[in-house]
Amino acid sequence: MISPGNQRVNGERLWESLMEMAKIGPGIAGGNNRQTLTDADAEGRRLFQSWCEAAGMTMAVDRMGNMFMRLEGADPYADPVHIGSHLDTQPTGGRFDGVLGVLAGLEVVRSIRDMGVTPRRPIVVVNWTNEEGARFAPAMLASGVFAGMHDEGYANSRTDAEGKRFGDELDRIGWRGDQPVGGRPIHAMFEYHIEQGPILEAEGREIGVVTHGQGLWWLEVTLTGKDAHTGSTPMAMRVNAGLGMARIIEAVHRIAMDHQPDAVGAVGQANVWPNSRNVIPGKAVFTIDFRSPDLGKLTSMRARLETEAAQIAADLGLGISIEPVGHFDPVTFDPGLVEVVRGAAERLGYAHMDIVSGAGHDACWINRVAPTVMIMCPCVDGLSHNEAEEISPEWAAAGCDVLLNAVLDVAGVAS
Ligand code: HGY
Ligand code: MN
Ligand code: MN
Repeated sequence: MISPGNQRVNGERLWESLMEMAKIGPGIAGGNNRQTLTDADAEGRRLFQSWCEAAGMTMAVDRMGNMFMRLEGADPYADPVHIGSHLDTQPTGGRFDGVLGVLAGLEVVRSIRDMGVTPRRPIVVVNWTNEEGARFAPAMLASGVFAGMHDEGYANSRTDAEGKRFGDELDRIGWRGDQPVGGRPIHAMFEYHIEQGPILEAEGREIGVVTHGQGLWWLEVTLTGKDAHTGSTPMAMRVNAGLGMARIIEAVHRIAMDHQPDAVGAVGQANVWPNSRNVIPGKAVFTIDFRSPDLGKLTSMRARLETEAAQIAADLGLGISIEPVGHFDPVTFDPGLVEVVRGAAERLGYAHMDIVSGAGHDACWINRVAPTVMIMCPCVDGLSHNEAEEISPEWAAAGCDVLLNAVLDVAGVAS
């Protein structure tokens, strides 16, 4: 019988797995470019599948490509404990965003087998398709379908910058499974993730006990003006979509600052047409990202933006459309599971603190259909969505120790 609450994973094995996975879809600056539904994503999926099957797990894949890797429990009819995150990365992503949570789930199973015990409940490790939303918006697309927030037709119809459809790309890489999306019994879902912010490192804590997650609006703005010569067109005659975009981007920053504390806003994706040095842009398309843990602030920022953007467009004679392309309300994770995570960190002797997730995660959607909680580890300088994203092997292992013990607390140990 194992003694409760102070089991340790094999941190070296976890780190080796992370470094091995990082070789697939390498970036140009030491990180990763393993975007969803690319050949690199398919290769990463196959490697993860092979590791899981070598650890005695069986695979099920649903029609959105979500991978469910199952370790049987003593009670095969008990609702399983799930551990999930994502293997897809940003185009200039790091080696740990998402990947840590999936491979830590595998390490939990590997450690349970090393311990020679059988969990009472089955344990399922999940790779959710298209968490990032970089190639196909919105983010957390497939976990959103699983949670009933989007239908499969919407998801399959999403297109990337080259006009390729999500559904066609999923079929092309051969990862559309036969399982229905959603409706799978989940006793509890854990997601272990790097913080992607500076707080844990600055506070000298190894573990973030995630009590809440920020809400988010992604608003895609299209401005329509008139292509014209940058040299011979008088200033008063210009209908400059690029100028409108610049003024709206500045307004996004100002609106977020007006809603401090606990509000953020930026534009990360922006395109102008025809994007020629000596043509006044007749069209601009860009996506605004507003977030806050406070629903009132989130709503207020969107309302302020829509009013100010309309006025900017009117002042410049531009056509404007604003399309929501991503949204979720602020999230409160399961208080009982939060206590389990806190207790595991406490028993293991790790410095920990409660924290609100600044980034969105698949857990934010799964929390709508099952008790869900997150665990976080620090990252160097809080940097993420950058190829220089870095964590230490010790941080990676500490969070995985907490994950192992919290999962065993909830799954139970049969023998
Ligand atoms: O956008 C997010 O917060 C997540 O990284 N997809
Ligand atoms: Mn992530
Ligand atoms: Mn991310």
